Amino acid sequence: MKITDARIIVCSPGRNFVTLELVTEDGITGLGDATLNGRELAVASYLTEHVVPLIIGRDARRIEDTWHYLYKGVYWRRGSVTMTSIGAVDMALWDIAGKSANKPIYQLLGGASREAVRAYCHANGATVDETLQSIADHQRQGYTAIRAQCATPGQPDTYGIAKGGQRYEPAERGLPRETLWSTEPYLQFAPQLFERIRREFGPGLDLLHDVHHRLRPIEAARLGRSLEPFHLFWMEDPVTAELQEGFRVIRQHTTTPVAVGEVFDSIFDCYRLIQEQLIDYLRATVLHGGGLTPLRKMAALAEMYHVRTGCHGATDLSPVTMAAAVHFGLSVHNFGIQEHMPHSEETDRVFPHAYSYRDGSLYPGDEPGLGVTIDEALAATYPYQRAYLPVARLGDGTIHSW
Ligand code: CS2
Ligand code: MG
Repeated sequence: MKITDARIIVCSPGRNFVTLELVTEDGITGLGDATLNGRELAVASYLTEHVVPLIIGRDARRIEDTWHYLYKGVYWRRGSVTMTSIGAVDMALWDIAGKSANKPIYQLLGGASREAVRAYCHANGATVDETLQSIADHQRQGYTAIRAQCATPGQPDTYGIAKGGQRYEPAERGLPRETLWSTEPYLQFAPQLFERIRREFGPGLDLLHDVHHRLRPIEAARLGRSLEPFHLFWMEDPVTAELQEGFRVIRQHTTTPVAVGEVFDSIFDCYRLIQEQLIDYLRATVLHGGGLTPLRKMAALAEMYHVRTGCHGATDLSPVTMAAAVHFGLSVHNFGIQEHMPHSEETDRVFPHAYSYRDGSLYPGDEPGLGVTIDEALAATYPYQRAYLPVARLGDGTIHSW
């Protein structure tokens, strides 16, 4: 089953997405998400200039071989642009495999290990009261696991806070916005926030929190310890993900569970963290982790060490990646939870999909393959618009991790 055509579709229905469409000689199409937030056109060009010429004429059924061909064949291995491109091809090939077998992809991955893919949502607010309100609203929508973020008093640009009642969407059109970050007020405020949340909502609700790579190891250890009375489901990205030794410092001081991985692009980012039992949840996602093929291997290693999955699921991953994550989460034994940040209506109209949300969980639907299509005519009405994630500075002007 030869690949005869490959197209890259760049569109911006509310935010930018890059999509790879592969076509086989018998007319089956497969979709892969290729979106790398803030660097979209680099991946589009990598695919167009360097990957498409390599995959035309290849057998679409050789998923494992194609993955290694693109990974080992590049010589300059890894890096987010390369791995996002390989992830897009891998996703599209699995989509084709599902369609040609007339089965949803989870049926090719060993079948369902559970009835549903439990999801967590985002509750955020400019004040504690707003955050409490947002948690209550999401509970009414059926969520039993909720990520809570709140602006630190005096820091309106704190990560994760939506502006003026809009949905939270970190990338903004135009050049990057500069935000202010101050660690000490945050470290004092976070336990107060979770103390209020537990008081209002009791012990039953699963609570998550994203630190977004902002702390030094000993600061993260202090945060984890100060949050222990509120028994979080996880503390996410407490230190920068590349500082693996930092996780050892955190572990020496606190039992608050740790999640990391949304910026990981291979098993080499996480095997030590897993084998040394320094993390509890692996948040690598299908796209930026290089596709379903390597993500299943990461999950298999994690399973041996009782580390569970928790795929990144922000809106900068298109519905194609979200579908892949739902199929993956339904099938993999050591699934933990799936992030669910619903896409805008514009995005959902451009990418009609079979997966759905109901009562705190996601379901893949019965369509063969990933179960996502792209309305190309509609996509063409939303041309690419340059957008960047913000950057952060400390009060004295020093650049900090955003
Ligand atoms: C975040 C993301 O969803 C998350 O946990 O960390 O919102 C992240 O900021 C964006 O995906 C960056 O592109
Ligand atoms: Mg995160």
